[in-house]
Parts: sequence; structure tokens; C-alpha cells
Amino acid sequence: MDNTHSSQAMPAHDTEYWQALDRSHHLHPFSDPKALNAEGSRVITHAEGIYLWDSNGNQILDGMAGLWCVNVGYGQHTLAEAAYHQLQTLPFYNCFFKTSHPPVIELARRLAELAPANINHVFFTNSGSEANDTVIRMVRRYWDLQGQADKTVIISRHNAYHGSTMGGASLGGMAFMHRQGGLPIPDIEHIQQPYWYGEGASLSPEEFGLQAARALEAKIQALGEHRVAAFIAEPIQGAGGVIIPPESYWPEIKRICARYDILLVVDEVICGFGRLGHWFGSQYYQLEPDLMPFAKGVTSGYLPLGGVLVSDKVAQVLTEHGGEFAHGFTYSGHPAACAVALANLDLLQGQGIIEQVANETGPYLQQRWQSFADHPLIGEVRGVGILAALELVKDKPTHARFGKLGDTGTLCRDICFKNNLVMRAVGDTMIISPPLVITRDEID
Ligand code: PXG
Repeated sequence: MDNTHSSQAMPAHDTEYWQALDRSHHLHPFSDPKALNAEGSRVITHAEGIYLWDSNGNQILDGMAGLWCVNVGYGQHTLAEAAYHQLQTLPFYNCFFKTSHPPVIELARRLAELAPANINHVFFTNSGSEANDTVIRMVRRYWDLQGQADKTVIISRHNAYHGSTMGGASLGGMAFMHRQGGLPIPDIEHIQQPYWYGEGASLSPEEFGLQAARALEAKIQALGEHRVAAFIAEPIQGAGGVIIPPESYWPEIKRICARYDILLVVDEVICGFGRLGHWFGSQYYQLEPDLMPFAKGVTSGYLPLGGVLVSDKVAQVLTEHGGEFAHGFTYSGHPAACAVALANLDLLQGQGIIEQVANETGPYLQQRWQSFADHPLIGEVRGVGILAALELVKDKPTHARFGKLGDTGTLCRDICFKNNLVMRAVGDTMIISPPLVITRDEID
């Protein structure tokens, strides 16, 4: 890789300048400030395609598409132009007091067209966390409007990630997050995750998938159907370690949701907008969710935008019963974010990027990825579309890890960084989720 390029790279002394100011004034998300300050942050100055450049002029392959979001890659001028044009025409107006505007209306229509057939409405937010907070309030209102105010419990899964607000982090199943700030909030329950390699290897994947799904049925029965409002899950867990459920899992979850009167919420924040070779992960798994929170890939991260795609079943209750849904954000449906999302959808559609993931680059990435399977330190190789993971182990037959979980993953991640590849480590699971526009050469 060419480390010397960059017409726009800053002189070396600028790195220290930025790091000193960063240390003095900036508190980073999900970071240990003491450790970060000792090391100094890596300063990213610009990007193009699937590559980033840092303030030392290093060219870095962005194997994480920013934070699982830059689906169309960096440097897409049509997205920048859409924002510029919209900021000049109407930079802001709200959607609260009987008002609307063309970009938000047009985007709602486009998303309804792309979503599964039973989904035709959108509630906009600025992030995936806010989308999931909206889910909590919307499902509880849905049941309340139908005289079932006790149906408040939302069942999620251990090691799920649904965001970092009080609601989002409560829905999530990250124990280390729950330990800070008194989470989860009341009436959120967690069941087993469908992580066969990590937790189920004494069973076949099929058997384990059924067992993990039936934990939902057991939880509904334990709580009482009259208390359970919804089940929420990512199609494939992203931040939890690219956990791909066994084939038996989703059909059994579908059966259970149909048998009991609860809503199915499918969190599309990572799987949505092409990552699995379909517009939504729900289409990959043939699900018909009642609600689909989304964010990230809707704008390819160029501006913040999220929302909840709402099924006819839920929209009808919210609409026909009347009365205000007392929820929303100043920037719900921000005009510039919506205009960028429209340009992003134009690009994904116009350039056939999702078909390419399904038929070309996705299968090619997975084929190349499989070549790691024989490596003595790699216990499992898995992936779908442009999303993939490797399990680092000491002993392949028993899945035994090296020492403390996470130490080997962090070591491997640091070696990747030093070699100008951004990869994520979750425990000892190595993850990639690069831009969807990655080419065969770049995959090689
Ligand atoms: N749902 C899912 C499935 C997510 O992955 C959110 C909700 C929250 O979205 P916002 O926009 O509020 O961040 C996410 C976000 C990581 C990492 O380290 C993953 C996310 C965010 C930050 C870090 O893998 N996912």
C-alpha cells in the first residue's frame, strides 16, 4: 500500500498540534480518556473511496466503513451537492406543527417503496439510538391505545447492541454498559443470543438455533403474554461480533411471534441499506417486521439521520385512535439529511450497488475470506454480503481461547492498524464491514 500519497496530508508537526488540543478539550465516545490521552488519538484528515488518510500521510484501508455506515464509500460528490443545494433552499424547518417539506415527504415515500410490503410509514430521528428510544415509546403507545396498558415489556438479547441512550442501551444486552448509569430501565428483559460458535458448540447449529429461539417462547410464558409488548433483534448482530444465527433461528422466531400477540422489531441499523445484498436484513431472512429502526447506511453516514419504518398494522392503530404521540426531535426529518439520503438511495439504485453485493463482490469477499479457514489460529470464518468475522482461538477443536478474552483480538487489531487496515475486534472476534463499493482488487 502506498503510504506516501496525499496531496492534502498535513505536515508531521500538525499531528502533535491536533493531538494536544484533542487531549485538552475533547471527550471521546466509548473511550478510556486516561489511556487515550497517554497514547494520543489518530487524526483522520480526508478520505476517498474505501481509503482514509491520517495527519501523518498514511493511507488506511477502512475495513469498517467509518462505523458500519459509509456504504457508498467516501468522496461521493452527489451527496455533498445534495446537502449544499438543500441548505441553500431550505436549511431547516420542523415537522411538528402541521408542517412538512419536500425532502422528508419524498424520502418517506422512497423508504416505503424499498421496505417489505407491509411497511409504508416512517418516523424520523437523527440516530439509531433515538430510533430505538422511539421504538420503546411507540410499542407501548400501540398497546396502550388498544386498552392493554400492561403490555410494556420488551424482550431483547444478551450482547445485542441497540444504541447508547438510556433506552437504546437498556434494549441492548451489553453488561458493561448496564453497569454504568443504572441500566436497564424497567420492563426490558434479555434472553440468550444465537451465538453458536461461542455458546452452543455442544449442539449442532440447527439444534442450537432452535434452542436460542425457544428462549423467547419460555420468556413470554414466564412473564405472561399479557405483559409482553415486543421482541427486538438485529438480523445479524453487528457490534456483538457479527453473530450470524443458525438457519433454524429466524423461522422459529417467526413462528413464536405469530403464535403470541407481540410485535416483532428488527433493528436494521447495520444490516439495512445493502450490507447483506438486500435493501434490508429482513428481506434476506424473509421477515415481515412490525417496526424496523434504521440509521447509518440511509445517508452512508454523510449526515446524521435515523428513523423507524412502521408497518400498516402499527400505523393504523396510531392513526385511527387519534390523539397526539408525544414524541419527536427538533431535527426529525432534517431537510439536508433527507436530501443526502435521497442522493444516497439514487446512487445505491442507479449504480446497482446492492445487486453487485448480492451477485459479485459479496460472494467474492466470502470466497476469499474462507481461505483463512485452514489457518491454525482461526476457529471459524463466517460472513454474509460485505460483512465478515474470524474467530481467533488457541485450540480449534475445543474453541478454547488464548488467556483473557479480548487480549488476542486487541493485539491483532493493533497489528492491523499498524499496517494501515482498520478492523474491529470484539473480544477475540475480528470483524470487517467495509464500504459496499469495495472492488475485487481491493478485496484481494
Ligand atoms: N442499533 C444497532 C444495530 C447499531 O449497530 C445503533 C442501533 C445505534 O445507532 P447510533 O446512530 O445511535 O450510534 C447501532 C450503532 C461498534 C459500534 O463499536 C457500533 C455502533 C455504534 C458505535 C460503535 O461496533 N452501532
